[in-house]
Amino acid sequence: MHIRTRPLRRLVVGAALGALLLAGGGPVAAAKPPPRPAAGPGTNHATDDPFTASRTSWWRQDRFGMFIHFGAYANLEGEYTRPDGTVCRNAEWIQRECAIPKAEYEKQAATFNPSAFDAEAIVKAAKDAGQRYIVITSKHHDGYAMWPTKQNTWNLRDHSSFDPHRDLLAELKKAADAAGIKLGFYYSIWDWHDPDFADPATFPRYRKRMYGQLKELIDHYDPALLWFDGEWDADNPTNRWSRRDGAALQAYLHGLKPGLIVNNRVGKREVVDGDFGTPEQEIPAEPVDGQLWESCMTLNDHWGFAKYDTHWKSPATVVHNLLDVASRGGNYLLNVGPDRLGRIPQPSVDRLREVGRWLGSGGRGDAVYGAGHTGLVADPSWGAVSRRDDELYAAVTSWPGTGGSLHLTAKGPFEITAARVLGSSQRVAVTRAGDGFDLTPSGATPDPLAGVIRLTIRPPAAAPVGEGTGLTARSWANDSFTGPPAAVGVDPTVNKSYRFDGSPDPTIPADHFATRWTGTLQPRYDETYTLTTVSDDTVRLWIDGRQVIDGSVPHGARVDKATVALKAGHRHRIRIDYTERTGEAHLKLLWSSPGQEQQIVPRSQLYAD
Ligand code: FHN
Repeated sequence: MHIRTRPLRRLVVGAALGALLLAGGGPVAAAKPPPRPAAGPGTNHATDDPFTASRTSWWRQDRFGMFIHFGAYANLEGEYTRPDGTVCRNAEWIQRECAIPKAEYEKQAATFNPSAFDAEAIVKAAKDAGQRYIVITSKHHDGYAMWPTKQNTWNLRDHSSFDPHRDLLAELKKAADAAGIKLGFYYSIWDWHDPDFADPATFPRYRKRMYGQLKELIDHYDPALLWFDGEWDADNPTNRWSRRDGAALQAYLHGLKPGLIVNNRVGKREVVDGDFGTPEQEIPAEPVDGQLWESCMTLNDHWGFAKYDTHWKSPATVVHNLLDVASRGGNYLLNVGPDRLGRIPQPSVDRLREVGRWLGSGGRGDAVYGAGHTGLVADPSWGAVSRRDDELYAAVTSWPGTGGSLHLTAKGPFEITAARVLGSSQRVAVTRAGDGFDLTPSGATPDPLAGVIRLTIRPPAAAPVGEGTGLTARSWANDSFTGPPAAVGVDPTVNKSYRFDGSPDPTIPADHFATRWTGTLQPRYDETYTLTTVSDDTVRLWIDGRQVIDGSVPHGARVDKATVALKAGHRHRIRIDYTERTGEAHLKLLWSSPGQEQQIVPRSQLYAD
């Protein structure tokens, strides 16, 4: 909280307030800090650290979700025969890629009747797969809403052959709640059907309807998560969605539901957009800097149903992907595309069930659920290693031959005190070897998909949790640190998303301001730390008087990193100079180390001057 330092006005207000309090004769209550504005100067839209917040806890624990692409396009089953007799193939993009005239697409949608959609069966398929949350398309690019929206008649209730007494999303919500599965909705910003979408003059009318639909989804189905898509610039129809639109929508949604989780496609897929990044059909090679992330993938080669696509991923591929994702601190959102009647294809169900068998046997799920990245070891060639409290899970996708061993390269100081092959009684010899350990199992892999060796470790020695209260923050109503600061206070963390309208203090305009944080930073481990800034427009970082990050050339949202050897419990001097010129404004300070997962540097480890 910043305390304003305008002597005259402050003294006068203070005196008046003091007189009022004393006049009552009762105890003088400490004046409560002014409520944080919801927009405008003085607003910080960052309300928590997604890496550690209770709001995102279920998502970070669950790790594995089911994506469902289902809409009017499924009615065509991935194939369209053109008037000239040629056959065009696509799934959820079929209207556009096969140039189906709007009237014809509407005509086929009128016959859409997913009468066999069985929410309980779908939720069971997810649970049997070990998928702990579901994200279903509420509206894809074709603009067809899968719920009875009041914003138009282009939806499953008003434009289909489906039972008008049924509400497919309500059925899924009920089944998911009953099964303890979180439900989220995919929503495409890009809308091929709405006549107001493409023209800048009418786009505000579309945007109003879009806000109306999103409010319907939140009010009627209480989703845990909104998965936006179709935010990118497109020229036909032109997509007018801007960064300002994304910032405004994110603020609007969190006003409607503060606990909501939103992906980065609410904006423009930048590190400052939403709560998590969304790599698609790929897995990042290492943990992502500055933001949570979730890899989404198809189970075959199509998101929507395509009757001819039998190119299914094997259960082994899915398990190996899941283990890679978890070991790098990410989530895995794996897709199914129900057919025209609403049924998940049996080959999908069969493969997912095998994945669930693997996760549910021998305690192997502990390598995924609630597990995450560890910097204590290098990524091995024979599989992946995730960490969950004081246990490492060596997931082995290439099990050694008889007598063979697996080498684990250590990148931090830890001991292995026990080792066990999950789901097997075989022994595992652990020996110090070179730059780490050799693990030598006595038998064959316990499971053809992958074996998991649980290593109980003695982690690096940690200094006690600090007693810090944050860093001294001085802010100026100029971007050159000129003259006396306009606001001085203590910021508990450096976690600022001012976006386009916010600033450090109500007296400081949203553009051309600066903040200098000073104090000390107290690590808990004797380790080489990675200090990460997420900044827009400029940032400079000093540790113990040495500049370690120079982001002084104005830039858009960007990650900068520095590695610094720090001493457990020692209070290292820190200074951060941050400026905002115009446009968006963000500044976050995160850290990680072999013993510390990535997070916003917590208040307890920061000390004011
Ligand atoms: O165009 C869409 C596509 O149809 C699908 O929904 C994927 C899933 O994330 N997202 C877009 C492509 O990036």
